[in-house]
Amino acid sequence: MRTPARRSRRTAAVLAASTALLLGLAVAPAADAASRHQHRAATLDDLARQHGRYFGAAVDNPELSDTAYADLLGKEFGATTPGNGMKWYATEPQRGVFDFTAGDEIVNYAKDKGLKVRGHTLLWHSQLPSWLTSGTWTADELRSILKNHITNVVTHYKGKVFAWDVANEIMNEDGTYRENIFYKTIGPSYIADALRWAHAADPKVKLYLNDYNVEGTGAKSDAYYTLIKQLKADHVPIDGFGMQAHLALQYGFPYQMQQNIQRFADLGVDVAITELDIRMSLPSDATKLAQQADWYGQVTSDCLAVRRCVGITLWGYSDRHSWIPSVFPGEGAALPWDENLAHKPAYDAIRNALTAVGS
Ligand code: G2I
Repeated sequence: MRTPARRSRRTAAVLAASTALLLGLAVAPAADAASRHQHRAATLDDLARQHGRYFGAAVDNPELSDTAYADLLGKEFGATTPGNGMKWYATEPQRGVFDFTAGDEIVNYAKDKGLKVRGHTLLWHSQLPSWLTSGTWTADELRSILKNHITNVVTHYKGKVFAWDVANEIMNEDGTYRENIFYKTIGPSYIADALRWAHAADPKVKLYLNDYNVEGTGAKSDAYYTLIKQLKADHVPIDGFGMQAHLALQYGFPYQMQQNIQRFADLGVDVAITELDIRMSLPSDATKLAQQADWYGQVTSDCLAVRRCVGITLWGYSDRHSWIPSVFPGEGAALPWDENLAHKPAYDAIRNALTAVGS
């Protein structure tokens, strides 16, 4: 499909090239670049790059053998996050025995396609190996296990991932600390220590805290605001706050999302939208898809409105592969591409937000 805008860009490039020829100007490289650009429409990542941001999509290892899916992901996006491959159960299945097979597979795919990689995640209460959850540990033992895990995983992926979700989902909805194994055994100091150990292993990688239900203002995002402010005051290496953004039409759009992103940026950290999807109760219909599109556009605009909102990652990009139907029966249709990899209204809404004048 050639839109009028693309046609006029093409005409302009042809005119520029022929004018240059007539004038005998040595502008061949620019003309070449312009004509190369004519061969495909700008992708979401191309458009995001014009704002100095990235547009990514997570991928889980089994999805790589869906060639059509993996190829489109590689073309449309500029970043990826392994859906499971770098989690503790995968990387340290036995104590002190590391297995980077799944994570490396994603890193190699990303390298082949020219995508950068967000590391996810060094510590989480979920998907821990059973040797860890079934053991009884003193605070010192668990601290040493955590340090060893972080040091090994971050060292292995040094230079291969540009950011790490160091600690994932460490707060409750009411803003108290989640009583995960680390909190219960070590106390809240595990968070600053995890960041310090990650920094020691790779001083260049960007270190994030990451959670859901923190996109808008409220008790949970307030808790992160207070924590990150304190970590900064204590000179703990923290570079970013990840807002997962697993949204659902029935719960309403996050309250004051742009202001919320801004207040974290004002603390001196980057913000990333790390796991965006917007689910609905099934079946989908035109009204729900229009509302979903509106929300995708709004999240994109809210990120673009804040200089330090560095990028957006979708949690998968198509309804063909999504975690939602198995976790929320009767819900789904959460991504901007449908099961046949065709664009939904949400895709156009994201494009529109990325190309809006003044965005
Ligand atoms: O739950 C959605 C995301 C919430 N934020 C953190 C993310 O890490 C999380 O990702 C999801 C993965 O997309 C799922 O693929 O985390 C789930 C686990 O909580 C992942 O699901 C699990 C299945 O429940 C397991 O049955 C399966 O063995 O993936 C495993 C590996 O394929």
